[in-house]
Amino acid sequence: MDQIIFHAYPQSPVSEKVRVGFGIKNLTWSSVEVPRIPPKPLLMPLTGGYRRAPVMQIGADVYCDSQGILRELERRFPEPTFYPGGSDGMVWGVSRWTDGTLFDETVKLVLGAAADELPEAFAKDRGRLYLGPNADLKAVQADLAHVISQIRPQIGWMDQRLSGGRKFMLGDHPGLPDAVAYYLIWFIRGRWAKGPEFLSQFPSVEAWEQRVSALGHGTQSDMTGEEALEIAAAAETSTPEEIDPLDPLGLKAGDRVSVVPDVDGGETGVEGPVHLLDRERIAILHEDPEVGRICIHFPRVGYRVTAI
Ligand SMILES: N[C@@H](CCC(=O)N[C@@H](CS)C(=O)NCC(=O)O)C(=O)O
Repeated sequence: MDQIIFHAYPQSPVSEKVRVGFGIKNLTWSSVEVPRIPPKPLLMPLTGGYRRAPVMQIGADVYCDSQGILRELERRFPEPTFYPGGSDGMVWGVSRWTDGTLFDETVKLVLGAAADELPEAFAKDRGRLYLGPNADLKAVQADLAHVISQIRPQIGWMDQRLSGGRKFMLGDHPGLPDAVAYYLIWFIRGRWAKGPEFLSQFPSVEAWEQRVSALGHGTQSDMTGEEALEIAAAAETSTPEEIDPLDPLGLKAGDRVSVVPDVDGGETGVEGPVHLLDRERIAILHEDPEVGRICIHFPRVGYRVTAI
């Protein structure tokens, strides 16, 4: 059974990216709402310490990071494809742009503009996660005009792409570039007071935004964190052991590693023996007293793997 359990919270933009992915593929999924800041006691047994949203669970397999989640959705549910017109491959580069430069600038915009109103604990947590140990939201606020000057041309690129009647980024059918671009427009509109006014200068983006929103999120029902843990405890991983002999790190099955987002976010690495290793993915095994043996998957791009 490929029951999809999605651990996230409604306000999370990166989770919205995957929810759009569910919509494109018209999938049925169970939603477990997790807290917006740690502690996340019902998530940790599944992720071995990875704290970000979203996380997808299918039985005893746990997928961290939206990039890995979308890739796994395509693998398990190939139709309709995220790659209309055979656009696989470099289309992932669009995701690296939006999750990289554009996401970083957008986070600065949203946090900086709201610096005076954010709850203290949230501001402290997100400041450390996204802006480093010396995070200064007031300084970001003072620099907002520059931040906007960085974001504006990048949204202009989207507008240009969509002008002239293109329905979605790749043509008539929605695909990966729509999900990975849309979530930041959704974030800007919903979380920056001046977002709607700012976006009104991009008419093609606004029209496309309506079309992506109309795709919906597939079919969702609610599940508790406890239920999700029970499902994990009753399941075994469905991932076979497989190791790429050409892996640059030269790791073998069973080698113990730590996997952590490759940014200065103050995050803890997830540790365990390597179970699956290929060009795109790494999965490690993790034993937890509550759920037993779990297989935790990460993308390679954006993650640092260290032998321990
Ligand atoms: N590269 C990650 C980024 C995830 C991310 O930064 N998510 C935000 C929420 S949109 C987050 O986890 N914030 C901290 C938290 O929720 O604890 C992905 O693509 O999933």
